[in-house]
Amino acid sequence: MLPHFNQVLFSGVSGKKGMQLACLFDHICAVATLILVLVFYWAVVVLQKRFSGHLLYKEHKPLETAWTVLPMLLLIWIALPSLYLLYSHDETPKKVFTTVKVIGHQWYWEYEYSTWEIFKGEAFSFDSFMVQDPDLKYGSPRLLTVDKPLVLPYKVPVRILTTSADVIHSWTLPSLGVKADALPGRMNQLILCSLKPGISWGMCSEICGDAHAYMPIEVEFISPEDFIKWSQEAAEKIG
Ligand SMILES: [Cu+2]
Repeated sequence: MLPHFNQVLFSGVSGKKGMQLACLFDHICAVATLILVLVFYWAVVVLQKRFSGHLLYKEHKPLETAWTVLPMLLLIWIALPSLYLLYSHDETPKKVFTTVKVIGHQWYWEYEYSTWEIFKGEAFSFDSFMVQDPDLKYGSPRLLTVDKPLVLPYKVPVRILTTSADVIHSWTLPSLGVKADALPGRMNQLILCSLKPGISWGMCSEICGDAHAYMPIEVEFISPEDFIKWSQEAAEKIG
């Protein structure tokens, strides 16, 4: 799930949306490669027949129809799955396990556990700051580790509401295929569902000022049972 040096393709995905986006990327790459190969082949053929084959291009109705219709079909072939993902990723399930409000600040994230769909819990919130280099533990990724990660349950849908206290930020988790702008005075919603436990990393994806690069997102996914226990303990400790 952690990107590595010289990485070309996607880092590991841990959610359905992330998988779908990776598949769409592969699909579009395959179509683009097909077009590249065809155009290159055609260019070679045309250049080789520069002097002998030009009669072929004076008028050729079926060929002209083909090179109008074919690109259109290729575009539809790319657009349909893309539109499907665009709208299906916006859908909200009838029930979510919990809702967390994410508030962007210059330059850290605040997480507010305020409403509870499954159980009654006390509202509490905490700030999540990046760990500076001298305090970094061996093995923790630099510029991505935070002092208090957001804790969420896996295997169940979770609603994230994003907003901001100052300028526009953007809360992003690439491995789950989610990204939402955090706008002052407005609330954005996204649904995420991790299919495996573990840690996912992300970064603020909107240039938000001086320390824009130093407000990473670290999310720890634990089992729903552990999450209930954790949140009750956290509510007592913080709330
Ligand atoms: Cu930001």
